[in-house]
Amino acid sequence: MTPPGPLSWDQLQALAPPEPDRIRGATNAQAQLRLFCSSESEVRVTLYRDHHAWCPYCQKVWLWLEERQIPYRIRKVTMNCYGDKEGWYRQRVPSGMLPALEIDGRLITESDEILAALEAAFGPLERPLQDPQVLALRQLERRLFRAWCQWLCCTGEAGPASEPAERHFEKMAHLVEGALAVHPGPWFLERFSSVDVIFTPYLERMGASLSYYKGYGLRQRHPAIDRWFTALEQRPTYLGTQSDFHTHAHDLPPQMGQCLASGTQAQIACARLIDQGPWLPAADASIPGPDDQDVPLVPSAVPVLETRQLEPPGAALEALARVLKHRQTLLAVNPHGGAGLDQGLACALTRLVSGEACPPPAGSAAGLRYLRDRISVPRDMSLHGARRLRQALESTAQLDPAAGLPSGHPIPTSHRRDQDPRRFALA
Ligand SMILES: N[C@@H](CCC(=O)N[C@@H](CS)C(=O)NCC(=O)O)C(=O)O
Repeated sequence: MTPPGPLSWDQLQALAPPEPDRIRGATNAQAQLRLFCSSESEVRVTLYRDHHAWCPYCQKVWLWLEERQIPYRIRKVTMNCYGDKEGWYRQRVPSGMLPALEIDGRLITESDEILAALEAAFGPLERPLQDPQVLALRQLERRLFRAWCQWLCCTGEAGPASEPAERHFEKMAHLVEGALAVHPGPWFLERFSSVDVIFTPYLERMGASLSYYKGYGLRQRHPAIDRWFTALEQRPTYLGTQSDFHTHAHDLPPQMGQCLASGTQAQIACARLIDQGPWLPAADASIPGPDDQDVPLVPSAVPVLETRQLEPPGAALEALARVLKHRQTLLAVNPHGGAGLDQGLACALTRLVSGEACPPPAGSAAGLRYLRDRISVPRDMSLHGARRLRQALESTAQLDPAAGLPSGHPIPTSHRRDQDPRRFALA
């Protein structure tokens, strides 16, 4: 029997959900204006942040604004490693550094200064940034950050007593656990506060990068940090800003200079899972119903734990809508765009929404895998949408008779100009 062909573009379009309310709905990376319950005339703040929704210092300010529900505009700027910086931004901020924030016409750079200005204008998030307990926790965050950089990026010894870098990081992570143990709840203070916001970007990047480059499970090794992440994953504000292991693993090296893989068996297994999947429990033979959603993503022995959040309904359809929105640009920027890729993509999307295997045209696997490796979270879609899409692209690529051929376009490590946002922004 001949396998079924792909759904038509019209049929796929008919399945795609409408664009969600970016302005008043849940936190999301695509919004250019956030109003919550206010009107546009009340907006006093503009946040300048990166197109990729990747910059950790931007995430800190972004999350703070979302938590406090301050109405704001967003203007997106290109980070150097993805493409050329916009001239209008350089005129405003000659260094080109992100984030920047305009409040009542006053421009502020440096994320800590920005949070201080926001706090002065709108009041603290639970506790003032200058509170002695908050200050001590902010210092602890920087100590953990330095220990992580040392282990991830530098050879040799770290820490004041020249402890091996891993041991020094462990010590700092235990101090963080001690700080989390002070209060009975999951947070650093009695309730969610600016301290949690400040820890979020780098704990997220640490979890991803240490799993990929060191085979080290931050959440598995540090239960209080796991509990903190699990509570964070119940906040829609965080979920809108949350990235995933694949995005961080490949966006960190150009930012950090280098990330050193340890080469242990555990590390190689983690990196393979993050890069090659499976990203879903039992491949994607069918779209899971509520009963089979809580199967672990990967065998528990491998320290890849990106989330404990169960897949919310609609992840596959979210991915479908995002691909359809940018279909023409995605095909145009794909270096393998010629080889029946449009139909190959229709096959992958058919698999995404129906679970049906749909063999793509011969030679399209390279283009499908090129796209698979360039889904960026949360810029393009949620973590769960990305898992569904990566799995559908890969399962479809495997049905191409030429699937085994190397793609010839590995993800670059010294820059990410393969992710230049310009054409997507224009589209
Ligand atoms: N100390 C600054 C650091 C900001 C920073 O390092 N920003 C990076 C992005 S993560 C940046 O804008 N780099 C220039 C670029 O990538 O274009 C802050 O806290 O705001």
